[in-house]
Amino acid sequence: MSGISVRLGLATVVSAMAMLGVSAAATPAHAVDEQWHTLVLHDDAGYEGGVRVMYTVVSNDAYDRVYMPTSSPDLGSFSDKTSSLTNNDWMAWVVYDDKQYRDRHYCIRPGETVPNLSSSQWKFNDKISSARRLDTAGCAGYPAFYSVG
Ligand SMILES: [Ca+2]
Repeated sequence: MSGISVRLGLATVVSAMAMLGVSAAATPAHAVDEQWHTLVLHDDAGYEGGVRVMYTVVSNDAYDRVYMPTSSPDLGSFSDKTSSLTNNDWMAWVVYDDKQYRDRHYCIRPGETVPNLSSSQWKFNDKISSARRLDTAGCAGYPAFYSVG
């Protein structure tokens, strides 16, 4: 993980702030000042290759950025690429085969990780096209990658 850097241009930051209606001076409630406390998607198995981290930058005072875990109804250029993933968030996430949180899906709880989505139990390699953050740490009501207990 330590080898991964995240680069965001100013335009990205500004558009993210505008989208959320956040001014540069404001510190939004529930913002998480830790970029890795969210869902991390990798385009190769074993946490290798390109990375898509599920967050939005909600403020940036030039010294410190604030990152908020953020659902995405359309992963865009990262759609149909994910081969491994880790949930570093405090909440569960659901990943979907199709955009707009549709089609086949699996839930991943905080602290869980899937090293290879092509595994026969899921057959979900290069499928994920949207990802939604839940308001709970549990996966009640959703099929999960792993059973509990
Ligand atoms: Ca897909």
